[in-house]
Amino acid sequence: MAFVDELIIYARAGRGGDGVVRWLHLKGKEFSGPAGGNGGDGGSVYLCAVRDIGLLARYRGAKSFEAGDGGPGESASRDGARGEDIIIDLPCGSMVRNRSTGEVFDLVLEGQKIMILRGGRGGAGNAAFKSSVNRTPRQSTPGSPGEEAGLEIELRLIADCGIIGLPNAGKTSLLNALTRAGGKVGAYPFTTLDPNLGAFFGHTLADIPGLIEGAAEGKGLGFKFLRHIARTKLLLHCVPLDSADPVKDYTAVRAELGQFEDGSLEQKPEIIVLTKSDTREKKEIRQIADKFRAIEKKVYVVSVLDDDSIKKLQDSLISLLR
Ligand SMILES: Nc1nc2c(ncn2[C@@H]2O[C@H](COP(=O)(O)OP(=O)(O)O)[C@@H](O)[C@H]2O)c(=O)[nH]1
Ligand SMILES: [Mg+2]
Repeated sequence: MAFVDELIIYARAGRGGDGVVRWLHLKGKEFSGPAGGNGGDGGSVYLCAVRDIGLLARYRGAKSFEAGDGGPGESASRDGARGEDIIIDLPCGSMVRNRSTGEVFDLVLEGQKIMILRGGRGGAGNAAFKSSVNRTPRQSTPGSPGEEAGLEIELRLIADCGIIGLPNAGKTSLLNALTRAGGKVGAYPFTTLDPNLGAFFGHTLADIPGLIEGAAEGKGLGFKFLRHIARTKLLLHCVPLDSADPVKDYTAVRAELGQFEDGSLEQKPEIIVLTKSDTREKKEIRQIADKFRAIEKKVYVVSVLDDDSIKKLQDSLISLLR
């Protein structure tokens, strides 16, 4: 199933139950007093953050989400039943916009729960209208409707560090080498369109696929994925040494970063990782690395076949993320 990172759903909180008119029936006396209960409140709609970045895909077929309506008031002045709440699980990192009010909610921490649509209040039964001047009130009020809205959900992955680069730059391989995450490695763009997350000494690394896959050719996938980098603290920019022109690859990605939203992605701290060092002569690699050092101070040369190079990168990542 394809990775889904934006979605619109419709949700409705429950209607409050109506208040009712009822009477006490004491022996020999038909209307002994008002006894109509209040309606129960309608159930509310909650959102809850869970750790499952693939979750939105499951909601694609779902049309609407409705909390339960409150029950009508009952006799003997008893309140109607409360409507049942519903909880919609969303992946950590979801930003949710209420289309009716324009409010935006951020679900960041696992387990974080917010009420997004409030259930309607139950109406008042005639027992509630009893007073010293009116001992036989005949009025009751209806329950009020629950809030409802279209909810725009946009997922922004929460990772400390984003691994970026052109297709085949070796991003997934590097993530796997650094974390043993087990992402699929492919020799073609579009093989892995799902973001891979890996745990890294208490931090999270995200391999951002599709960053550029197709963006330059206007295939429209790349740009959308840039949002997943928005919250990272650090970028690992992979440039493959088996490329004909590594510097050009690098600047192409930088250009894409600069075009995103307010340009803030360009300001993020970045480490350049020259990948696949086993595919090129040492001397050539030194020349290429020197060119990059002129652009950026931190340049690492790695190959997934060379454990030492991976270890070195791991060590500096640990201290940088701290
Ligand atoms: N020789 C060599 N090949 C590599 C290395 N890292 C990745 N590759 C290969 O390069 C191709 C693309 O790698 P992948 O990790 O899928 O790149 P991604 O598209 O950036 O995620 C795959 O065929 C990998 O096996 C490396 O260090 N050395
Ligand atoms: Mg990949």
